[in-house]
Amino acid sequence: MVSFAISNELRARLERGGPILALTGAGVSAESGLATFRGPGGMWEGRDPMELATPQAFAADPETVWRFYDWRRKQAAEAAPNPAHVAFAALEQGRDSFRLVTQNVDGLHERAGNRDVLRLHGSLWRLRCLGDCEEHDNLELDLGPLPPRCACGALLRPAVVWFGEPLDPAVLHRAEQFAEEADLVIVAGTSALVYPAAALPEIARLAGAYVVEVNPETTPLSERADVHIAGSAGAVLPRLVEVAGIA
Ligand code: BJW
Repeated sequence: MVSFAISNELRARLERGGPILALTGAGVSAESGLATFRGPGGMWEGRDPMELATPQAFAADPETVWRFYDWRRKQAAEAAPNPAHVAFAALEQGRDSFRLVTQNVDGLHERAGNRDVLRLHGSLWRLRCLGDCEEHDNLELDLGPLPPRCACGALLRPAVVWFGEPLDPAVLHRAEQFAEEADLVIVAGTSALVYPAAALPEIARLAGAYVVEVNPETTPLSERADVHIAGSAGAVLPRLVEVAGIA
């Protein structure tokens, strides 16, 4: 049982029904057993992300990159949403003006029940053809020999956003709009290092939002947020939902 104080301002903003924006990162899925990217025990410990998460890495060695993503798909399929995911789903169901923006590609927010998830960095469960075919959903756990190919013969890649690639402009624009409209921003489980996602809390703060960070560790955001709650998302989020008056 984690104990943390809820400031009067945070309580007031949770209770008053204004627009809430949640920005989530890999730490929110940590309690589902999925490794985060950075730090001790992270997926990138001892690995160079530039050899796995760039279009150049894929062009040079699609099989190695696909082995990484194939493993990630299998891990994600075996994982189940945790109390933090369930809490975000309850916020969406209990509030008209709740918006969820995630950097996660694992699909656990959707599996917890969130219907309107803005995915900044794409999805492990969508594939994109390097030819001209449409991007499509794919939930299969056996993709056959790696790297998989489209029916047209071209290589398929995971529809995720790698370093140096632009985010979908429409998705980013919506996220920035949510940030400007938000009364309260809950930033959970992200190292707040990767842009443009990391700029969203600052956009919101400058537009008048109250920013609360939920992370057992400090990040570059911690000093600028109004409150840093040093706890795990799975322990803190259910309590915030309770304070918001959502059963
Ligand atoms: C818990 C917990 C628990 C643990 N509870 N918490 C401005 C300044 C500097 C650089 C840039 C800039 N603008 C752009 C850049 C370059 C670059 C960038 O940001 N680099 C920085 C790293 C320096 N950005 C880009 O390249 C982006 N593209 C772009 O800007 O394009 C511009 C362009 C325009 C026009 C034409 C061309 C280009 C794209 C970024 C894409 C990021 N992609 C990845 C991989 C996705 C696919 C995959 O999943 O493999 O996204 S990288 C990786 O990092 C992944 C994540 O979504 C992202 C963020 O990581 P996250 O979620 O924060 O995880 P961690 O591991 O870092 O942190 C976990 C946290 O959880 C920790 O803090 C823990 O303490 C905490 N925690 N347990 C709560 N129980």
